[in-house]
Amino acid sequence: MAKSTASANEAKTRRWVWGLWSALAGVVSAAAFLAVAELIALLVARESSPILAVGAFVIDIVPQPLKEFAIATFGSADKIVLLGSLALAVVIAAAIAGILQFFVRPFGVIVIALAGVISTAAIITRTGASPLAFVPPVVGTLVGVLVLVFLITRLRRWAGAADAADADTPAAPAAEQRGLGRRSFLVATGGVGIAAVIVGVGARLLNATSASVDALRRELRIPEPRSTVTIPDGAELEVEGISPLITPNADFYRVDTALTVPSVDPTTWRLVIDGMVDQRVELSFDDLVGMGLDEYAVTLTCVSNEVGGGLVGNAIWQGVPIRDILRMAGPQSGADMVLSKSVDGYTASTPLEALTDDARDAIFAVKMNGEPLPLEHGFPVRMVVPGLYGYVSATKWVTELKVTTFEADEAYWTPRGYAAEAPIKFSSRIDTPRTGTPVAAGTVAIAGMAWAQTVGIERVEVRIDDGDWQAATLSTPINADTWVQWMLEWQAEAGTHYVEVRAVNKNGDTQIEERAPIAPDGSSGWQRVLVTVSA
Ligand SMILES: Nc1nc2c(c(=O)[nH]1)N[C@H]1C(S)=C(S)[C@@H](COP(=O)(O)O)O[C@H]1N2
Ligand SMILES: [Mo]
Repeated sequence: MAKSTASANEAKTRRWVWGLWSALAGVVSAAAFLAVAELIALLVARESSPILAVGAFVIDIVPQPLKEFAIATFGSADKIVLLGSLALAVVIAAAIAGILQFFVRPFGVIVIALAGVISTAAIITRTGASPLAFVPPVVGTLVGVLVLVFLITRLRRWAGAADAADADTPAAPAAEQRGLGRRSFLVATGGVGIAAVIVGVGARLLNATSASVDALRRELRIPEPRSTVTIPDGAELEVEGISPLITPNADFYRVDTALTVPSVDPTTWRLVIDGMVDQRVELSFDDLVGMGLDEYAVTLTCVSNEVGGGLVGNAIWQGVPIRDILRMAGPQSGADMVLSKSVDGYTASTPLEALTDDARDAIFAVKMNGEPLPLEHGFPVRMVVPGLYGYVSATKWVTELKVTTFEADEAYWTPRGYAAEAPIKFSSRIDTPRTGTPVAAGTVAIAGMAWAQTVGIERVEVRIDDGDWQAATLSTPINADTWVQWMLEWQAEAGTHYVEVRAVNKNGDTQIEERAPIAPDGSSGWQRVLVTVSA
């Protein structure tokens, strides 16, 4: 009798022990959930931090008297108290999830999934949530569930081995199994836990710095420009499916080598001009914009843009000519290149001549389509140089220009298979109709964009199947540095047809027909799409 009471007691303690371990597994799963959500938030939607979104949601729904009580009681620490209580609630719920998953599968998974649904709802219903705001909490939830299942499976294996070792089976192998089971659970839990803390804290800190730069950006006062761009009549064609003449910032393509968006504080930002110059120049943001801003419309293009691709966009920039600042420094003879440097370590090699030429509006830009540069487009200052691919000219988060030579210095992409000098190859693109989207027989507008920065587009020609090249109607260009829209009405007959486009620039050159890959200095070729016309 005495023996069975003892083992009943032992079994009870044992349940407690498994309960504690499973609670720990639950907490680690929640940590993994939050850490992954923070990391993804950093990459796709910075406002999507689950803890902060749920906190903000709680603030919104808490009744006014309770809010006043909290402020009266905790003063300015009220937010910290709120986040602390929220963290405590998360730890308790996570521990419960772990225990449930161990004793009554799959209720732990259900608890985590529920937390996922709540935080996703809190995030996507916040004003100003981006379309991708749901991604961080959803991916976080999936990871949290996977970690929970993974850890609890290990814990159960360990528990099973422990039970077997206690039973009257040959002791040695069962005890060994128990040891292995324990180790595998502890290593997995410890490993995931440590990784979650490092990733989560790191991502949160980065998220917080960019949030504070976001606030500085919103408060930044930039003087009005002295001149503005006039969009001529007829600059925009009315065709369904054509790209807008001015690309909205939110849709503007983005290419960066940095894993996360650099956070640059405009109040401490400095621009240095050095190298082969008579006099080193250093400017603050106020010095720069104090020189007077002008407005420029320029179409940027990436060397990685395939024929027909989307790595091209047009914006109205406000900035200061780079030549004015280079003149203050006085480039020395013998220099032929300017190596621009960014806070993220990125560098670009631009021919000195392209930056000093009076005929080319190379600028330090501070505004893009009427607002301070978005963080991801180089806030607070970037370069924009008409006619050169972005990688050799459009340095974002720029802080230094080193006047040098192509002989002496090399930019980021040069040892990576791209040319040191890269003027944009002029090109044309079909926006509509698209391969895979059938159109009805009858009158169909074929339309798209064409660009030949610094030179201008003279003509765009379209060929259907093996017919003659026909001249398309062009929109009125803003200037030679921006793309134009083109369109051609086509009496489409049922069946499948090839539609092909090519441009002629104002020098009379025809777009290169021969296909070239993007490396080393940009793609070439005529875009051809297969269009299905239904009867
Ligand atoms: N600091 C920095 N600047 C950069 C890059 C980069 O990776 N880092 N990419 C360049 C490339 S390849 C292009 S095409 C343009 C793209 O500018 P956008 O991202 O504003 O469209 O920025 C250029 N400036
Ligand atoms: Mo690029």
